[in-house]
Amino acid sequence: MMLRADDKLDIEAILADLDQYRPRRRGWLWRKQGPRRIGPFDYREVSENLKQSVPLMAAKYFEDINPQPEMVLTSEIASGRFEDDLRRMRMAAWHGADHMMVIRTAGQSHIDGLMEGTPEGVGGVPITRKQLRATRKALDLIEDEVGRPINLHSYVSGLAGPEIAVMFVEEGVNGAHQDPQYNVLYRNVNMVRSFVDAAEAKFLLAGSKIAQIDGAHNANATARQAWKVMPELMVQHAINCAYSVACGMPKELICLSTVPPTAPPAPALRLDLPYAVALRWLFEGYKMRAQMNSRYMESDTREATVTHVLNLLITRLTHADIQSNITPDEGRNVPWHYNNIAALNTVNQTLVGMDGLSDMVKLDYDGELGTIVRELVERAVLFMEEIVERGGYFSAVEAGMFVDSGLYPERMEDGIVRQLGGGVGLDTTLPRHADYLAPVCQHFGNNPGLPEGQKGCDLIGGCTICDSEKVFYIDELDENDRVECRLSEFDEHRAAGLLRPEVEWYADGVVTLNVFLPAPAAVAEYAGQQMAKRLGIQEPEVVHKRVMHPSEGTLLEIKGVVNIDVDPALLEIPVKEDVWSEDEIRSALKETPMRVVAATVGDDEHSVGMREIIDIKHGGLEKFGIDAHYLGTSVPIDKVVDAAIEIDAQAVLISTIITHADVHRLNMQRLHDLCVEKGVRNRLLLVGGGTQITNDMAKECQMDAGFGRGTKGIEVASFLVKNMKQRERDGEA
Ligand code: Z97
Repeated sequence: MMLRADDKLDIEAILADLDQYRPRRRGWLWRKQGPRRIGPFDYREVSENLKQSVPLMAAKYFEDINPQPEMVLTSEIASGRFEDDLRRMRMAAWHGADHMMVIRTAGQSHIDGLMEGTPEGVGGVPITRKQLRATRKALDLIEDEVGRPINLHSYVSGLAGPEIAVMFVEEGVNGAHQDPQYNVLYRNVNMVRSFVDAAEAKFLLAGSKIAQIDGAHNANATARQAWKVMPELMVQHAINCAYSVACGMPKELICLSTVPPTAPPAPALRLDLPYAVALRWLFEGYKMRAQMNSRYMESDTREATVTHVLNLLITRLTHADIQSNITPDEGRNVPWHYNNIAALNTVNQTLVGMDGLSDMVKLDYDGELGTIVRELVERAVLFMEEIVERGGYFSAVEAGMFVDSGLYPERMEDGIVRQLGGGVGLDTTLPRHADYLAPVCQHFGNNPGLPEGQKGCDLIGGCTICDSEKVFYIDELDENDRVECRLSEFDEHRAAGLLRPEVEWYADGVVTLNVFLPAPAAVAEYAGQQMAKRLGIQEPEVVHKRVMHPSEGTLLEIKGVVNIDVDPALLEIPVKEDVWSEDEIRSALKETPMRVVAATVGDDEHSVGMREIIDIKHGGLEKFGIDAHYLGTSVPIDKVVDAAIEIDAQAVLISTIITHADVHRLNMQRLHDLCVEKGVRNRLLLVGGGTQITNDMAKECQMDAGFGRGTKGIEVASFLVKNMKQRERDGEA
């Protein structure tokens, strides 16, 4: 199977024969260093170009280049339906993501066993083999399409952590969150159980070179005042790093999950930058996974984007190996397709825009920055010392040392408290028996019953990790709540090729409406909802409101559902005139320069429209190198023709805005007639313009083309140059 840019992803084909699918590789892949010369520029911090992609909008001014930052870029994609996520992943890959993070909408870790076939709908997407397989299979195709390996990522947490880790290895998952402190603090898993499970899970991840991300950022997201938790964040990183290394994980697979803790209106950079520097200093040799701040994200996507950009400035100044991106709409809903893309565009634009910045701007470690960095590290070391004094990590958690809102050593006594003798899975860990034997090849610690020199799974002729044929594939168990049923609901819709709006799931019908109302927020919200209803939008809900002034007005973004289908086959889509690019026009004009005369004709004093088409400022004909002679307003037609003959122009542009008594038609017809009379019609292109002019109308009046309201200079330039070239060719023939 191969993907073609013109075809949609065939979800049914992805789902077919999933039991036969085997992942093509295991482990994490980093980006490869790319060429330094891309289009007209030299870059310093870029990776290989993509084979196919959608560049930034402004790329059209720069030879359509799409430079890719040097680091791996994440997109968090989990709408709740994996079949819909696959299409979103494809879009994300075309916008530069090579790390697809599947975070469920409800905690997998609340489910105490491995889910092989649990359906969607109960509360998010649980990690099932089917979901992973379909996703990895689709990503194989997508990575071939864009020409860059894509890492699939999910989460190893809860009581089923080690089993999930085994499944991740079997299914070719490339990255995973794993941190025993996460289970303890946020899922109340018993501390001993969480650390025992983590040892097994980490050993498995390391064995297949799966990159690991820790969970320190969760303290940032949970803390009441996130900037005060910085010393603790470093302690959490340290505990997970040291534990991972002890479990056999090499440093280059251990990624610290770092988030700039604050956001404006806090003086964010003064707080966040020293923290970022301190981390990179303290944890040299480990990988940095920088994430955008979501702690202070509200419903304003613009505000979230600015915070994201500030976060990226820190990434550029301090370095990251993975740049993780949530979405600017995370603060208002489960992210929508196009907001994943918006976040990726923000990252690419910002990182590429700051390419090589550190070669010009240096951090001043001798000043305030160095002082704060040292102070943060000192606080973290003191924190660690107190843990040791208290008798270790378990006692520290029992004493509520974590996620306390004080800036350590200050304490607010509001930390999360867990008991060694409590939590989910209490008393489920036992000492390993003397003749215990695990018939697997990857198992943490010793395997006491094993004969010398043998792998555990030699005894059974290989385990699921070394022999993929032994993996048992289980389909979804629920008869009704399963992907095939969800897809079949829209079978006819899909087959008929109908189009319905979508933001999350196929044909969910969701649209947004932007409305400004000159009213206070409380009134505007209800008025806006009523307007949306009257427009036929169902279930209207205000997802964002921003006060412009307490009484003068409020901006609303309203979401709602419109179950409207359009059949594209029945649309009458006008054939678009092919407009040449600036470069094409310029190079054609270099070969054959062009002169035109232009005027507003008759008794018409309107000049602005024609000037806009001619002048360089707004991209008029001059911009491309066309020599335009503007004769002014109220110019008689014969004057225009005389001028064209005198300067040996190749085209005449006339504009008429006034249309009473059909004067616009008469002027165009008269221009043609006069040119015929004077024997110059064949060598002049005649173009009519004005708010009421259409191409058809101009042609009826024997002109070569007509341009109406909204015409841009480049459209006229493209027409002129194309036709001039055609005439040249006709002349030669
Ligand atoms: C991120 N935006 O990218 P469950 N283990 C660890 C975690 O941090 C998490 C889970 C498991 C964030 C993603 C926060 N992290 C969200 C170390 C979640 C998830 O699905 O809730 O059982 O576990 O890091």
